[in-house]
Amino acid sequence: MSAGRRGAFFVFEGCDRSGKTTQSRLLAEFFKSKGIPTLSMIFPERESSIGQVINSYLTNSKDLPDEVIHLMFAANRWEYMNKIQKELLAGTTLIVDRYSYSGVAYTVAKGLDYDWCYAPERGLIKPDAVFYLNTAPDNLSSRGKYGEERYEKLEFQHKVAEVYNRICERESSYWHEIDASQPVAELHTRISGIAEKLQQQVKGKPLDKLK
Ligand code: NYM
Repeated sequence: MSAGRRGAFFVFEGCDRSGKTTQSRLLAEFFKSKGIPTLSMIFPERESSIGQVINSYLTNSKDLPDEVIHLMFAANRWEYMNKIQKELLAGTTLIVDRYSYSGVAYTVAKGLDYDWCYAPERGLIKPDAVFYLNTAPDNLSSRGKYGEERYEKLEFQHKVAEVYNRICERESSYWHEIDASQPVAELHTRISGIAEKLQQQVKGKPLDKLK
């Protein structure tokens, strides 16, 4: 893949209620306030037909085998890959709330094999940075609306956090572990500082793929 002056690709990851959505919004507002073309996306993208099935699964109105829902989450990313590539190459900076790593973390936490879970993610566009909002899941369960969706159980979130920590070690070259228990404004200052530098640095770099 070649690129002219491309946009940067930022991903937020973390357990449920770790503050990803707030921090994604703040980072998007930060770039927009500087006049940088910016687009926010959330995975799962629940509007597509695959996304609607995922939504039914997450809201407990539909049951599916673990393997099937795993592949649907991955397919949901693949169906937006052309759009992501087009936007980045057109110079738009993308801020994405959850990506392939959520796919791996949540399914490995159910007991499925890591390599099997990662396989359908290979070939997707690789983010320039992942901001991993990490804090003990016990600190998260008191946050609003916790427990409404599938997976929002403390014991399961502990397993998810363990997998995230493994991924964070493996992918340390572009993962930034952020202590999510800090105040919102402090988190934003730290994240926007890293993101602003990277946004400049990656402009002339080609897009990479997950290997
Ligand atoms: N989730 C999300 C997965 O299990 N696999 C995936 O690939 C993705 C993208 O969906 N509990 C799970 C994690 C969350 C849930 O995310 C929906 P959110 O950020 O709560 O809307």
